[in-house]
Amino acid sequence: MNTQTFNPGEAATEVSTVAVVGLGYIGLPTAAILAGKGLHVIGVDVNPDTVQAVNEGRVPFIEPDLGVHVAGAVSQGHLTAQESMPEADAYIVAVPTPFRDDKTADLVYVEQAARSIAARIRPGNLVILESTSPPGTTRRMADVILDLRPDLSAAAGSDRDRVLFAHCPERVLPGRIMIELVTNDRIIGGLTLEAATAAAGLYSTFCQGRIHLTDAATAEMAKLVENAYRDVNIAFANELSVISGNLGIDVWNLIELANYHPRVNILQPGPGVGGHCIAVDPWFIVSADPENSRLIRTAREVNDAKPGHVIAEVKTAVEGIEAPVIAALGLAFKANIDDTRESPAVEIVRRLALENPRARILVGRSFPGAKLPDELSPLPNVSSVVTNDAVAAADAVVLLVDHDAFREIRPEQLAGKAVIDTRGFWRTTA
Ligand code: SAJ
Repeated sequence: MNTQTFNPGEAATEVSTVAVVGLGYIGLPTAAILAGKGLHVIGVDVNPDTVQAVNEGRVPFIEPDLGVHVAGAVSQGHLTAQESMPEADAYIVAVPTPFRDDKTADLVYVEQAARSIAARIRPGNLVILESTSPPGTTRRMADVILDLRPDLSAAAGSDRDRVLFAHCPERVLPGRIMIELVTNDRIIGGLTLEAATAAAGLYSTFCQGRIHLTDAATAEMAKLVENAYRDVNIAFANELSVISGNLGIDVWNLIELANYHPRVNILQPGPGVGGHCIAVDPWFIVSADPENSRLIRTAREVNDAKPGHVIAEVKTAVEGIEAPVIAALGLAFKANIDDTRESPAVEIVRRLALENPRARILVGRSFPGAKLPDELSPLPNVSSVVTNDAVAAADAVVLLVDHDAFREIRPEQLAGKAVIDTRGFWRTTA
C-alpha cells in the first residue's frame, strides 16, 4: 500500500462505542480523550485496582493534566472501566509488549487481548493495535481472532463477514501525553486500506496532526525506527561522555560548542537510557534481522553500559571511606515523571548497594512519599529520605535525574562533598 495522507472530510467515524484494552500510560489517556469527544468508552484492565481507580475518576499514576480528563469523562458518564471484555464497535489494544531475557518481544498480552476480543467481536468491527510491536504483530493479532472466529474475514472481497484490523502506534512523550496525543501526526497501517481509513476516521475525532496511512508492517516498523533513531543518537552522546571523561574534557561544554555548527545536533548524555520505549524497541528490530542490525545493537549496548561507568565514578569518589553515605537523587527514567520502568537510576542504586554492602544509599526523592520500587525495597542499605536530609548526610551526591525539584538544592549544601552529576544539571555553560 502506498503511503497517503488521510483527509478528515473523507470518512466520518461510524464508531460510537470503543473498548480500550489496557489502561496504562497510553490506554488511559486515549480512553479519556475519546470519551471527552463524546464517544462511549469502556476501559478494560486485568488489574481490579486500576478498574476501581478509573471508575472513581482517579488516575493510578502521574501524568500532567490526565487527572482532569479522566475525572471529567467519568463524571459525565462517557468513560467506565471493567475487567471483562465488552461488545463495542471498535477495540483499541494498548497492552504491554515487554521483551524476554533473550530480547525478543513477549506478545502474550496482545494474544490474551485478542482471544477476549474474539469472543465479543461482531461483523464490521474495527480492531486497532496501539502497543509497540515487532513487524507482523497486527497480522498475528488478526490471525488469533480469525482462527477463533472462522465466520469472519479481514480480506477485502471475502464472502465472509468483514472485520477491520489496523496498527496505530502511539508516539507521545511521557510528561506531555495529553498535548502530544492531540498535536502529533499519526501513522496508521491497515491490513487493508479500508481498515486504515476506518481507524483514521476514529483517531481524527481528537487528533489535530496529519494522519498518514500505510500498511500495518510499515507502521509497526516506523514506530520502532523512531525510537531506534533516538537511541543511536543518545548512544553517541553517552559514548562522548565516557571519552571526554577520560580526556578531562567537560562533555556538556563540548556538545554545546559542537552544536553551534548548523548541521550538528548532538543529544544529551546521561546515566543511561530508560523507559519502556527507547530502551526496548530497538531490540525488536535487532531480533527481526540480527545480522544486519549492527549499529542499532551497538547503540543499545553503549547505552546499557553507561550505568556501569557511573557506578565506577561513584566508587572512585568514595574510595577510602569505611562506610560511605551516598545520596542518590532521583529514580525515574527521566525528569519530572514518577515512572521508573527500565530506569538506569534504579539500576545504578541497586548495583551500588549490592556491590558496596557497607555503604548506605539515601535516595532523595522529588515526589514526596513515593515508595521505593520493588527492585530496591528489599535492599537493607537503601532508604528513601527527604532530599535535603540525603544531601546533608552524604559523602558523595550522585544526581541521577534532572527533576526541577532538585533546583532547590543550594551550592553550599554540596560544598565539601564529591558530586557526580550524570545529567550536567549543575554544569556551568561554555
Ligand atoms: N535521554 C538522554 N539524552 C537525551 C534524551 C533522552 O539520555 O538527550 C534519555 C532519557 O533520560 C530517558 C530516555 O533517554 O532515560 C528516553 O527519554 P525520551 O524523553 O527521549 O523518550 P521517552 O522514552 O520518554 O519517549 C519516547 C519518544 N520517542 C521519540 O522521541 C522518538 C516518544 O515520542 C514515544 O512515544 C515514546 O518513546 C514511546 O512510547 O515509544
